[in-house]
Amino acid sequence: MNNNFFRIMKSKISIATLLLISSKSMFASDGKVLESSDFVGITFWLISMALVASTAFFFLERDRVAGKWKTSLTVSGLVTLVASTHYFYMRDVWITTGSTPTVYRYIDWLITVPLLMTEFYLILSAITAVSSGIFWRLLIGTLVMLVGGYVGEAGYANAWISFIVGMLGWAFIIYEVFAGEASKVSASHAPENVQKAFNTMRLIVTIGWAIYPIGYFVGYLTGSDPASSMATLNIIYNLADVLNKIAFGLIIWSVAVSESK
Ligand SMILES: *C/C=C(C)/C=C/C=C(C)/C=C/C1=C(C)CCCC1(C)C
Repeated sequence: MNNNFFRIMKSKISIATLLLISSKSMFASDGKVLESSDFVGITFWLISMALVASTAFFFLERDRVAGKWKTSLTVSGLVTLVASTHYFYMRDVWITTGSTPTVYRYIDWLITVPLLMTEFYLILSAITAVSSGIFWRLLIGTLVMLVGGYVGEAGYANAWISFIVGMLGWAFIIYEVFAGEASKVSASHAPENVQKAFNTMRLIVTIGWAIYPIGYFVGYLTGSDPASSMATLNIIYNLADVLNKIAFGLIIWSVAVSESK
């Protein structure tokens, strides 16, 4: 059998798996269905579909790029795959209980945010030798940010103090990509296209990511009515994920394609 056959089979199997995951999750458990007036539930649904489509796209596009860029696209596809599965589950939790699926969201973030951080490391290692310190610092910043946020949202610690700890973790990440070693490697070694992608990615980490602490603030620190602030919180987090998971992956895809020519 030739390689082409295996390549085609491989893509077919990935797509089939995705379809299976999505069809299995079509029906809400417990017989409850998505009401057409449930705006939050509808955003969960829409975004889960966008994530499934993005996953298929990133995995298939892997064939088009040069070897050293393939891992970056695999990681983009893993981010949207992991997130889509969480979105199916979160949608069900929202529809059947009307409560905020905080735990699942944080499990999702705990997997996808380190993967997104790895992308900075990967695009730099595709062009030059880079120290693993970049990877570790970004990972530590991520963990401080997420653990801070989780203990606050889950009510294990004071909401304000947790918020501040989370903000410090995020600030540490921003420092690394704007003024730390990662930014220096990009400025001194990366070709123009890669630098442009790096710069857009760090803008997303600054502006796109700012949406989450704003959501936390609205949800927990303004003292507004819990039920309506939870609806707002979920809509804000859902929209943020489109930018920070799908658009982020597309930027990497576009530089990978242009650098592969
Ligand atoms: C795909 C999911 C992503 C990119 C999630 C990112 C989440 C954050 C940037 C969360 C940030 C937070 C702070 C900066 C302060 C504390 C509260 C958090 C955890 C919401």
